[in-house]
Amino acid sequence: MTKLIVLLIGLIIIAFILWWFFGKHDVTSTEAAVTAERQSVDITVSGGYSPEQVVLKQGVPAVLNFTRKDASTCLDRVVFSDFGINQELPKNQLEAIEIDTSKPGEYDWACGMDMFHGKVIIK
Ligand SMILES: [Cu+2]
Repeated sequence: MTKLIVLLIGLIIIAFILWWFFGKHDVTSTEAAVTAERQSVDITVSGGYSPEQVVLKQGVPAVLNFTRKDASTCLDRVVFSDFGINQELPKNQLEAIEIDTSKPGEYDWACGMDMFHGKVIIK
């Protein structure tokens, strides 16, 4: 009796394996809902950058909104060398800078003289 049960279980397992590898499977597939998703971070420029580190989600269009409150000309430009961005920051005026989030990594930004620094982390 035990042998018969073992044999039966063996046959069921073999049938399952055959079905698993050769049978037709219905795959439930759901398409991702694509919305006009965006991400943005406000950065205040005053004696440095606040925040000085920004984490962005990969693949979602991103905008960094810089507002310079500092009168010093040191911070009147912001440079993202990895993205080829060198943007003027007029005082008390919001400057939106679009960031390419297609590649994950860490990207530094700096003032025009490379004295103050910030970092974008895309992951
Ligand atoms: Cu500077």
